[in-house]
Amino acid sequence: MKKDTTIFNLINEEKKRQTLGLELIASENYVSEEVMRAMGSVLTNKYAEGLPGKRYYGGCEVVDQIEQLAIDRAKKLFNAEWVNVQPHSGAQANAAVMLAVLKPNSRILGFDLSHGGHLTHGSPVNFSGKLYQPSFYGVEEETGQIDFDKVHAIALKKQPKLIICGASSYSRDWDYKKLREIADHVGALLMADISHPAGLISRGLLNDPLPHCHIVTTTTHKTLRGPRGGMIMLGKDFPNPWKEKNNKDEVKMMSTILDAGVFPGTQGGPLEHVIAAKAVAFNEALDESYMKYCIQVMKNAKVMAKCFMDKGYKVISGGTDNHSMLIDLRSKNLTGKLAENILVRADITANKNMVPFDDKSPFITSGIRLGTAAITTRGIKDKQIPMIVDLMDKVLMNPYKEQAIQEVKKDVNKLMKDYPLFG
Ligand code: DSN
Repeated sequence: MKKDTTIFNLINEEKKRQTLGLELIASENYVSEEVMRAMGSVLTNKYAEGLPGKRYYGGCEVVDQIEQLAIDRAKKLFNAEWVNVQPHSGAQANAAVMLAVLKPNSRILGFDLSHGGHLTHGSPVNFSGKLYQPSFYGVEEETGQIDFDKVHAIALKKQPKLIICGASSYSRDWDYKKLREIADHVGALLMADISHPAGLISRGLLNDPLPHCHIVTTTTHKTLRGPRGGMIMLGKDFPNPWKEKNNKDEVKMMSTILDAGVFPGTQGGPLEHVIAAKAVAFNEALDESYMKYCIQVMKNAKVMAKCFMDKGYKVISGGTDNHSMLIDLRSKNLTGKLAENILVRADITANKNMVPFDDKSPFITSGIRLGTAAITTRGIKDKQIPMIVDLMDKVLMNPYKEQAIQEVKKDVNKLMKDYPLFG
């Protein structure tokens, strides 16, 4: 058969784009060559429905060992009691949890999508808003931060069965202890979706949800720097609020229903090639070099937020605790859509994003979301950040001047050549 040059030429084009560009999408990162090698391996040929040691197919002796290693490494990394590494994505992990612990039409309480939440936390266009009855909490207009007393009041009024915390675009840390008190007060389960800051949490740089939340889900490809995928974790032997009395083996009971929520509940065969890549990434994250990386990610983000504020941009909540920030562009007379377009023309990738209390649609938006996970992987340090913000500001302040945009593009390409994608 003829080689598929069309696809491989396109892959090379994408590699060039990633190599030469400045990647500031807060949910993206660059994986190592070993993570990619595991993903592109013969493991993609194997069916392995079930769990290690309990499969519905023969020939799983090797993938059993691989999946068990992924589980053990994830448990060590997050200090978790139990992990399922099979969810194909964060959305799949959340779907599996909800199928496992809720009945159709159950009430759920999540962080409002338009304030920084995620589709799978109850949005009406998503399964979570169609199959369950969602209500939402948001941020305060003044501070751009969540007021947990208000969350408590909403929970008391709405009486949800599941409270979801975690976000796609929230630059502040979460008070999981307080959220657990709220969940206990209303008899709800508490789930944290830590997809964005998972890597920073794993190294103890942000509050840890595992000692407080009944269930924790995450993606593996954002700050965690693994392959695209998801997982579900349990941290402690919590009593289930829906049961009369504490069952001694709560983790076993909960893990059994969560395993079933993944398979056969919402997925078929696990992607063992991706699970192997997750195992490789977890091993990398257990290394001291990853701790240094996480510290640098946060330092870079703090400096970036400050540089933007020094130039008169409004950063929601006045800064960041993690890897990301959300900039309200209204004071600069720009929309998120225009900002995204002109930055992309200068080989700077970021995404338009609604800001809290936005007066524009999700297709236009008033904001832009930025993150430092990917550029930090490339080796960029805080001392280069002011120059990067200068480049972005030059584009944003000259939205209709092609020459300025092309000058920045040249500078970006030159800069990124000093930070090779691999090694
Ligand atoms: N799409 C992801 C993000 O960009 O945050 C969340 O699913």
